[in-house]
Amino acid sequence: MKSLACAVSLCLLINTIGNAAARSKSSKMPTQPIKLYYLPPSPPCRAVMMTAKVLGIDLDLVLTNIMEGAHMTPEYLKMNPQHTIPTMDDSGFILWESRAIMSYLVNAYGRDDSLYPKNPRLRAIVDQRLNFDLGTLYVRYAGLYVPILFRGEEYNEENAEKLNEALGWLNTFLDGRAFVAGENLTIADISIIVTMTNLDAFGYDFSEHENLTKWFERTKKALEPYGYNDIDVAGAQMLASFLKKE
Ligand SMILES: N[C@@H](CCC(=O)N[C@@H](CS)C(=O)NCC(=O)O)C(=O)O
Repeated sequence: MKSLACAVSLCLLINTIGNAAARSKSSKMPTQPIKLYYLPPSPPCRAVMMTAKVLGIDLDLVLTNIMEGAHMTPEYLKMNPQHTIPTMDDSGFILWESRAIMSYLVNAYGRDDSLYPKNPRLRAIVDQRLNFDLGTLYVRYAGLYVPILFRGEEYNEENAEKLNEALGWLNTFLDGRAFVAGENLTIADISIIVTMTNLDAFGYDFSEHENLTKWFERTKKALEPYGYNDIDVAGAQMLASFLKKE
């Protein structure tokens, strides 16, 4: 009888530990839905949305049409004086800059650190790639395509050369690596793929960069369960349709 009581209390203890573990996993999830001010074709918005999907976070998406000035209202400027999308509101904690939002989401809600490793050296490589993306790759992509997409200008060979140089560097970073910062998918891959998806949708041929071409296929596959087609390709095609009007 005594041993039965022991067995029952052991079971209860195990159940309690089990429930606590389940709670601690779910307690990592936001208590209120995280708002994301966004527009579907916006590349940095797409990167944040895919990151949230990988983390299993349901976002409360707030359509913010920057073409119609929705980002210039007094309310929006109070929240983000820089008037950019994406902007995140996590129960009153406001953040913009897509890469900062992605890092925050993993730090706050990731079940593990694989998307943004805690190890200082591993994280430093992810940060280097994110900074390369922000300061070089995306800048050179925008240098070539913003004038074409939004100002109706001609394709500029000099700007194309600069973009190609950045793609060459990225190709070299990928020597002997499956993903841009190592053997696992990280937020750096998610940040970088949106630019590559745009280039692909615009018909830009980057096949001379072999590592990059293989990485693109590998990363597309890895992100397919997390909205790659619905979020990233769909957004890139919206931008590509601007291109075709020119
Ligand atoms: N580096 C920023 C770029 C944000 C950005 O420039 N977003 C564009 C849309 S893709 C925007 O908000 N444009 C409107 C504006 O700057 O007023 C990020 O990654 O979040």
